[in-house]
Amino acid sequence: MDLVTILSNVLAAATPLDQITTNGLSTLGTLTTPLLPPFLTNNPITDGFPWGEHNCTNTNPYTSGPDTGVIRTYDFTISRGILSPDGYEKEVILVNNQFPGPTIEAHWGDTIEVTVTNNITTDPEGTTIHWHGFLQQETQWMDGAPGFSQCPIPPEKSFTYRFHASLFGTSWYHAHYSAQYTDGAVGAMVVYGPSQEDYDIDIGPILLSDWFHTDYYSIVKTVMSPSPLPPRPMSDNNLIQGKMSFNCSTATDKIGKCSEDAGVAQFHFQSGKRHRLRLINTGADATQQFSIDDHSMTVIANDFVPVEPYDTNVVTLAVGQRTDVIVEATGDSKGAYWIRSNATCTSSNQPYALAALYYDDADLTALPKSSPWRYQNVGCDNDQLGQTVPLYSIDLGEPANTMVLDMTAGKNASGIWLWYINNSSFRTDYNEPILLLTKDGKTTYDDQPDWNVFDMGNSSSYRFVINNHTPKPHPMHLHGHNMYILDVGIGSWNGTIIRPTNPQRRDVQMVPSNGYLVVQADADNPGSWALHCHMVFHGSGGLAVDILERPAIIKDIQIPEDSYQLCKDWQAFSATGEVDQIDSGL
Ligand SMILES: *[C@@H]1O[C@H](CO)[C@@H](O)[C@H](O)[C@H]1NC(C)=O
Ligand SMILES: *[C@@H]1O[C@H](CO)[C@@H](O)[C@H](O)[C@H]1NC(C)=O
Ligand SMILES: *[C@@H]1O[C@H](CO)[C@@H](O)[C@H](O)[C@H]1NC(C)=O
Ligand SMILES: *[C@@H]1O[C@H](CO)[C@@H](O)[C@H](O)[C@H]1NC(C)=O
Ligand SMILES: *[C@@H]1O[C@H](CO)[C@@H](O)[C@H](O)[C@H]1NC(C)=O
Ligand SMILES: *[C@@H]1O[C@H](CO)[C@@H](O)[C@H](O)[C@H]1NC(C)=O
Ligand SMILES: *[C@@H]1O[C@H](CO)[C@@H](O)[C@H](O)[C@H]1NC(C)=O
Ligand SMILES: *[C@@H]1O[C@H](CO)[C@@H](O)[C@H](O)[C@H]1NC(C)=O
Ligand SMILES: *[C@@H]1O[C@H](CO)[C@@H](O)[C@H](O)[C@H]1NC(C)=O
Ligand SMILES: [Cu+2]
Repeated sequence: MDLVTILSNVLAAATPLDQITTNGLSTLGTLTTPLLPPFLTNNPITDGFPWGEHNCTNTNPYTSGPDTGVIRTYDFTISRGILSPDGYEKEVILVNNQFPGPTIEAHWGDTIEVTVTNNITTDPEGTTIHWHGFLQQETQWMDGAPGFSQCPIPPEKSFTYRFHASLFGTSWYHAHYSAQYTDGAVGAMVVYGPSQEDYDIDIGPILLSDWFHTDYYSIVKTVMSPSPLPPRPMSDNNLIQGKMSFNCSTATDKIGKCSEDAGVAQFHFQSGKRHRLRLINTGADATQQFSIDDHSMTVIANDFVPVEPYDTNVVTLAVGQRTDVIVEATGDSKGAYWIRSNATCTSSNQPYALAALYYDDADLTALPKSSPWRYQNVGCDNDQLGQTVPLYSIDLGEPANTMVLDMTAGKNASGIWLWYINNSSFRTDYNEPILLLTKDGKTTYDDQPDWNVFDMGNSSSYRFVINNHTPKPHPMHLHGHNMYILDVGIGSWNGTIIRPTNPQRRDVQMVPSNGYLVVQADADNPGSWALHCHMVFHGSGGLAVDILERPAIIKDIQIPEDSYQLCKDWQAFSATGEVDQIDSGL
């Protein structure tokens, strides 16, 4: 299919869909999006660097980051709505009627406070928001994972999340209630901090996501129904900044209204300047391969971890991962180039996302004519661990505890395909967050095998050897930590550790199909932390465990009354019989 032909048709159309129709109240992906900075209009400190002398190499952010004392306040309302991000009308679930949701901005060391109100009142359902990659040290109940650290927020109720921005860089938030975020409840988070590389212009977050025209609940229902073969939900399109056009005659489902005039996201480069792009895979299932025609990129951070800069023409991001790059505008001042993101490692009706990049003097009414970098198939793997060297070096200690996790897939006795870790498929109980239960004295979870609780006891660190016996790669995400990534590969681990004096750290790492991933974490954060596959329908099918870290210390932490009140509210709501948990709950 010739995308450029479709897009030419869009341009020829007299009235492309307006931004409200495609993206609601979001201005992302338009040339009027404000650049970052100037930013933080509510910032009392308008010049200088509030993080002071702290930089990428002199501060261990896990133990000694700054505290500015500044609070960044946001109000989020989660509501149903109707949008046509790619021209195909869909029922969505949005934050503040924006897709993507509002960008949260803070400085390194600030406190972020977000009051989330659940306005999903028609076909009511719960919600929670997870602040991906934030450590939640000393605020373990603010992580947003239902059944782990909180009860869901019922319709018409609010919950205020308040947590420290102890790491800096680029991340995102998303609903963590079943696969709800697939319907649009996602947004970027930018924590300004020091940079090892200078740049002139912060283009800000660039959200990459596969896109389904069917609502999430219907997809989960299909995934969780008996079927002879493993279900493979097929995305309909691939989006950059929540935008892409669509060839309506290829729609697999003809129910919705469809227009071919949605258009693509637009970006602006200044000739000769260095631009920072904050790439985020906010999708459900697909790995993204991001590139810019005729431009190479310098990687400066993976997830929240600044790395020794390296150059590449393509960045691979599994679901949940972020990569910050610097791109020098070496093109012609009249130039226009395609930005591309290819969805891979999953099934997609239309995996090729495009956005238009215009230089200062480019003709904004014409589409780029540039050609892609030529790639066969870059595959699903993240960059070689030998290449990704954290700037702040940390020596890997010996683990206090090593555990083998066997990952498999299979049909249960009802004919439903589930994912298993050590023969156990995860399922949460929204009413019983394990953090609160542990705080209140529960000491064993042997009576709840579906909760997949891995009690780490008093271990000061732990290592997981994850053996993937499935023919699918899985982006594994650990809450509450940056994992040390020791080794990754095909087959089984032979004991090699890549750069033990300073292994790569990040919060999501891909385990290859029929391969292994070895990770380690310091048990410096007592809590109930999800370790799960971030492909959202694998999560639905139970590919998750609960890492219960330092339960003896959890007993002594003070959990605010709000968390208990939320559970009372949720219990009252669930007593009405309206909670229909058809999947693991994650
Ligand atoms: C849209 O898809 C149809 C069916 O595959 C195809 O015949 C048509 O050429 C496509 N339109 C464009 C503009 O590519
Ligand atoms: C960080 O600060 C230290 C002084 O504390 C300085 O020696 C070092 O060069 C700085 N590093 C960077 C990357 O700016
Ligand atoms: C709550 O949701 C309804 C749609 O169900 C919408 O009309 C209303 O504007 C939403 N309220 C807010 C504050 O966003
Ligand atoms: C993305 O897909 C296009 C085909 O549309 C291809 O030409 C290009 O090489 C691909 N890029 C990467 C990085 O795989
Ligand atoms: C998982 O199973 C393996 C055996 O395949 C065993 O070595 C390991 O200890 C088990 N892990 C846990 C956490 O029970
Ligand atoms: C199979 O899994 C589904 C989804 O978790 C569950 O509802 C069903 O009870 C399971 N079947 C059996 C026989 O355990
Ligand atoms: C999982 O179950 C299979 C078959 O019952 C058994 O062979 C295997 O040892 C079990 N694995 C673990 C890790 O318990
Ligand atoms: C963990 O440490 C606590 C003291 O903090 C002690 O009471 C408890 O017995 C220890 N647990 C284990 C399993 O060693
Ligand atoms: C272990 O595996 C690595 C690849 O991860 C390989 O380079 C190395 O040669 C292997 N070592 C041994 C002793 O087999
Ligand atoms: Cu997975």
